Amino acid sequence: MGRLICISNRIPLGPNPSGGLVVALQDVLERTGGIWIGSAAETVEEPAETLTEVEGGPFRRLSFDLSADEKENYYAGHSNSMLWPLFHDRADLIEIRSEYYDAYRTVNRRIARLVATILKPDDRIWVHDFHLLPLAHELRALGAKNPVGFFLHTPFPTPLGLQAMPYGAELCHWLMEYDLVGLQAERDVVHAVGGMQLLGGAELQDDGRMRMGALSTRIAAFPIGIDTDDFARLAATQFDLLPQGIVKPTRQMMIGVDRLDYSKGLPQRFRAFGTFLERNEEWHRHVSLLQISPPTREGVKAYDAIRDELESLSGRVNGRFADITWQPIRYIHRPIPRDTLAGLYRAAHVGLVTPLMDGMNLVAKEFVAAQNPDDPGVLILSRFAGAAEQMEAALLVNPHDEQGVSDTILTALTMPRHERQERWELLMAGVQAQDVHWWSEAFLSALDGAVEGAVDRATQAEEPPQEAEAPTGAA
Ligand code: GDG
Repeated sequence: MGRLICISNRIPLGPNPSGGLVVALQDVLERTGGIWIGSAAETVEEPAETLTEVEGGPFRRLSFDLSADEKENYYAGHSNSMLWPLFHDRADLIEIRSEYYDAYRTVNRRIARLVATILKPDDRIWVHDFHLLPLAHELRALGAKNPVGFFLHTPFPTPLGLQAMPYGAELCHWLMEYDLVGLQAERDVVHAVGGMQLLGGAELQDDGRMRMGALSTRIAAFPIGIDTDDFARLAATQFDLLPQGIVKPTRQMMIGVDRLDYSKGLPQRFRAFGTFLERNEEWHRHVSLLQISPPTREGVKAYDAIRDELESLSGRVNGRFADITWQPIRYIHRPIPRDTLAGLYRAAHVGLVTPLMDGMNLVAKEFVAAQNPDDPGVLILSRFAGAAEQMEAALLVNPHDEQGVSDTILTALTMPRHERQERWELLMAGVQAQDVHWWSEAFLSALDGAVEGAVDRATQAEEPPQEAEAPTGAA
């Protein structure tokens, strides 16, 4: 079997929040002598036309350079200020700028050139996430015929949402150049198929593949999982090591763990908890919310705004309800070590996972994996997380309905042990069956299958796709 080449914006380095992905792919990377390619940690003045070896680590890693301008326009700009909000149903936040688009295309073109220099004919390529949507298109333009799969970690926008992008049709075309497009949830598949039909003029064939002219691809859902057994073991060990005072016999703890991102529904969550306290005075001093929200994408305007909003909201709820022995919300705006996090999930009675839109949401799965089977906590989960499709035994909520969330908090806090156990067993069975190992194997075997079902790339090379025009002017 040929090598697996993974390409993502960032190379996984050391301990990091997306550790599950590395664990899942480590085996196959080691087995095939595979390589992970991602951007270098530091920007440079003049990006090199070569990849650089990154020392250490269990598998081979190579980095590509970015200039400071590219970091600004390709990463902070096009990826985080344009695609991220668009894909999270926040078209009101998107910034459309031609310099963002130009940098995005330039960087993707360069990455393709660099990858082409090391590519062997039997390599399989797995491209990750929205930073690299055009990569297969660029690789094909250079003549690469290798199997190329793409996995989108975010939701896929609705066909209508996609029209907020000046080059939605072009995006559909980029996707057609992959052999397999993996999405998180079935809802995303419906959106992608609809968008590609409406904007890209693609057709859905009887065999389930999409076709656009000579191009053909398969689009399917591969809900990402976690390293469940490992996380469960970690939580059981770490629970005993938590500092004294975290678990109080007379107080229940609710936990939220989310990067400080506007997609995670944090202000709505704080307001819903405020509503709960307002309506349920008997719970004062008997429940607290521990919210861990490490900073992310600092310097992007919308992120600075959410930080200010959250600080003021937590202050308001605490100011109104706290007393000298009780603080309703403990809001921590820095990362917590993964081990401690696992123990904290287990100590919590309720996991509050209420994003307004989320590709999957691994926190929901970590919370379940971390529970004590004899006395498990309750998961409150937003319907707008991709995870909701698999986790129907959670208490599913609409995060926009603050009174509804407040009622559900009461249901969770008062749920009898037998119901908690029944729900947890169902949830844990799913989180265990579809863990991160299942996910990577399912994707890679579907990639092999998709390549067999695809038309010969040699015939496609004779019909080069039309480039759509770059957007002009700023919105
Ligand atoms: C994207 C998609 C999709 C959080 N705070 C700390 C910390 N974390 C860890 C969590 C979890 C991870 O970060 C967050 O994963 P999520 O899935 O919840 O969300 P995103 O970061 O938005 O990830 C998402 C995911 O990609 C995978 O495809 O599920 O929908 O948006 O593992 O535990 N980890 C540590 N300290 C923290 O303070 N150590």
